[in-house]
Amino acid sequence: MAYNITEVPTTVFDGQKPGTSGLRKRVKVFQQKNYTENFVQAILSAIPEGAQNATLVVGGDGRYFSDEAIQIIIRLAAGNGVSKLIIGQKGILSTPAGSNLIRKRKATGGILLTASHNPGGPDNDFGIKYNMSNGGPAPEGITDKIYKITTQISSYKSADIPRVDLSQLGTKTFGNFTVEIIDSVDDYVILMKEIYDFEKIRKFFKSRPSFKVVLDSMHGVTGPYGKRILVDELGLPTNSSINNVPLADFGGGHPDPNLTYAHELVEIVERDSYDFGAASDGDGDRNMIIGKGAFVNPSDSVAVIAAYAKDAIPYFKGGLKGLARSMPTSGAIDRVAKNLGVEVYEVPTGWKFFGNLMDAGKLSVCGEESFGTGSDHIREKDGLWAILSWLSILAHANDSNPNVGLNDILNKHYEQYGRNYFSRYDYEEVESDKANKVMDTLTTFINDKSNVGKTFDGYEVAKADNFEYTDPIDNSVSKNQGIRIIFKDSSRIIFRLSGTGSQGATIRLYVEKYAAKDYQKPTQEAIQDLIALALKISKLVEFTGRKEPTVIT
Ligand code: G16
Repeated sequence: MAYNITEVPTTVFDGQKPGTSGLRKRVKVFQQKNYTENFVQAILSAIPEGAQNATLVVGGDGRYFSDEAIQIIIRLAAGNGVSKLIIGQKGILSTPAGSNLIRKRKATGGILLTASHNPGGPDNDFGIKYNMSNGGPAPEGITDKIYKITTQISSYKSADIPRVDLSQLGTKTFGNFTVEIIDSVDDYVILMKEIYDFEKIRKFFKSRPSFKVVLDSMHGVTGPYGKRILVDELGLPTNSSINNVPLADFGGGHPDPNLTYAHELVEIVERDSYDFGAASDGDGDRNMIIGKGAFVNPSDSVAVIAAYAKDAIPYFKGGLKGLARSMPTSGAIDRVAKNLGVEVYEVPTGWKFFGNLMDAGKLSVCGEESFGTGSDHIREKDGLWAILSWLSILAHANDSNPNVGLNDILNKHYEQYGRNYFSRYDYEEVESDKANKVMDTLTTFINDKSNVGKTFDGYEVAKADNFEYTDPIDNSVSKNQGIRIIFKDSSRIIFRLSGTGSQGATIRLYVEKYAAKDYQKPTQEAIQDLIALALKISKLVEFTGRKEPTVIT
């Protein structure tokens, strides 16, 4: 069936600037006439290889407005000469599964529909981002180009293709344009089976029948993936996978796997004595790992995974090419890198910064404090990958210690490397001018060079700056990536404004303190003096009126 293409006049919408990972706004903003069309047209016009004859992967976390957005993408893709769209059934593709598909099918790129961990539903958030042919989020050069186009757009090209039923698997052809609806889960499961020794994990579960596992998918996209892997492949009981039906509004919850928003999981794990509990976010790229009496801080998680990777995960049996973390993430992984004799890279917040290093063969395992962990198997962080990594580590450690649990793994790690106590305080939805006052105060502090060498509440300032990154592969420079105050004992205070919120400003305060021996303290006790100092220097309470953060991790 052929179709007609119309050039539809439109006008510019302000504020279509992609943040840390795509454009995230309230659903009602995306629902405005031509708003989504403008942004999709800007993406199509910014594709480095050109939209003409492109193959694009499309899917997302199934949140409210996904179906509408996909129909718009279908019409505009055909209108712009794209030759093929590969779409996850019912529009469902976890972000890692999308990244995998782009790579596996050698697609030109992908359009992923998610606002990640932000709540969904008619009154909450929607999001759109573009991923490149390597499967990774578009770098700043491309997102800047997309933004520029949105500021100049006067029309978009749309084809009169009828609504496509996204629930029907198979291929539909419209003239030169094809839409292929595929199973959302199959290819991802194949990839995981290539990376991990499923048989070894199965044997571990058999040898420890009392070892209890639960994955809370928080009604995000991970449900069908997690259920397939844990229950169908690894033989765990069906109640090992909870909240596993993706819902357009995530059941009214906030699909962010941290101790605050994943409280249902935390309660179940403590009440029913689960050895291993995990949660993932709306689009399945974030993870949290806990157990009864155990919490794996994400900065520690990536360090431990890196330390065990070669021995516990078949994909890494040849060794690691390099490690990396985002700047605010603790230096725990740096210590592992030193021990392994591999390079460790410090990049700005945002998974997109890892891609170049991976493509250049310099990076195997990386992570962020924001519950993101992953490797060069794809170009996105990967929640289930982290969960399978930890299960593989437990299975491996179980060979020598048949009662091993999460705390044993963590304590052994701290014993060897010391502990980088780390915590993040989030102040969400602060009025922008108040947040700016905090950041201005901090900027004044770092610009006053006389502060270096001065001692504040027992901490001597060694360095104070706004983090700037030069990509070692393409030499692109990213400035203003977070204010750092680094002390002589290697403790750090970091402030950033989040780039993923959709309302007001979110101030993130990160603190880190290293202890070579004294690793058994509760984190908040270990870092409380640094938090007090950070609040004093930034005058955060004075400017924002917030006495407590919204979330502590
Ligand atoms: C995105 C990025 C991550 C980043 C996180 C937090 O994650 O992919 O790399 O660490 O945002 O960013 P911010 O501190 O600017 O809010 P996600 O899971 O939201 O796509």
